[in-house]
Amino acid sequence: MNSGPRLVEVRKNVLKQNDVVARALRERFHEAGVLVASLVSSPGSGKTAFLEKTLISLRPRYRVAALVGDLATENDAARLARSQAPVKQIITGTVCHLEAAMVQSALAGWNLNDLEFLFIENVGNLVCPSSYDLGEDLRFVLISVTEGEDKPLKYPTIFNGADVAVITKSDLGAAVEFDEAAARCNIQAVRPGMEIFKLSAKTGEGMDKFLEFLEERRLLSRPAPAASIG
Ligand SMILES: Nc1nc2c(ncn2[C@@H]2O[C@H](COP(=O)(O)OP(=O)(O)OP(=O)(O)O)[C@@H](O)[C@H]2O)c(=O)[nH]1
Ligand SMILES: [Mg+2]
Repeated sequence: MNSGPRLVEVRKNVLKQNDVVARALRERFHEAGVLVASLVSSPGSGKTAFLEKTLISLRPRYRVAALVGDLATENDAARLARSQAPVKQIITGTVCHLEAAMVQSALAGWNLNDLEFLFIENVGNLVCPSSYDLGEDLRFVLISVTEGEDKPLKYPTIFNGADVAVITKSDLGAAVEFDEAAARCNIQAVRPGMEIFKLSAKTGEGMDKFLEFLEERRLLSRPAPAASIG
């Protein structure tokens, strides 16, 4: 018996359903005026460390919040909550990625109108998350200097589906003889013209430039309301 076609059909339906929910989420985000950014990468690339630093930096000036997905544990939510921002953990069990419906459920009880930035840390995985739209405005793909410069070539789909690349753990570059030029070249080979940031959540190097970018993007996609006349 050949079960191939039926499996493909089921998978297509799941993705289609995800797109419907993601589209509804995107509309809600736009109406509320919140800029939504997601983070994808392999396990341990530094998503939570980078996001914690980002939340701490933005929080004095902006209303920020975060959702974080993992198969198990609330560890990352506990780390992110140190920033004092509202944070919710999504436990996916056996699922290796976040889906739009999971984001939708996690947002229950939050008033999106109260937020200016919402961050979504996806499950650490360079394959599964690439197929699932979460309704976000921006998707960041992280690659740490310790992973090897060839990751964009080996996992092109996740780099192709992201908007911006972030090279993390720059403070460890020299220790692992990170070839920055090769990494940049591989990212560009997969996604020509992709903007790339290089930073360290540990030392803070490169964070200012990244934060400036975020603020600019927020202004571009959500212009500040015109001052009332008279
Ligand atoms: N030296 C250095 N270590 C870092 C940096 N960012 C993260 N780390 C370390 O890398 C390890 C993994 O960091 P996490 O922030 O947990 O990575 P993650 O991508 O969130 O991991 P998962 O959520 O499990 O996929 C931790 O030991 C961090 O302290 C950095 O900029 N420099
Ligand atoms: Mg994490």
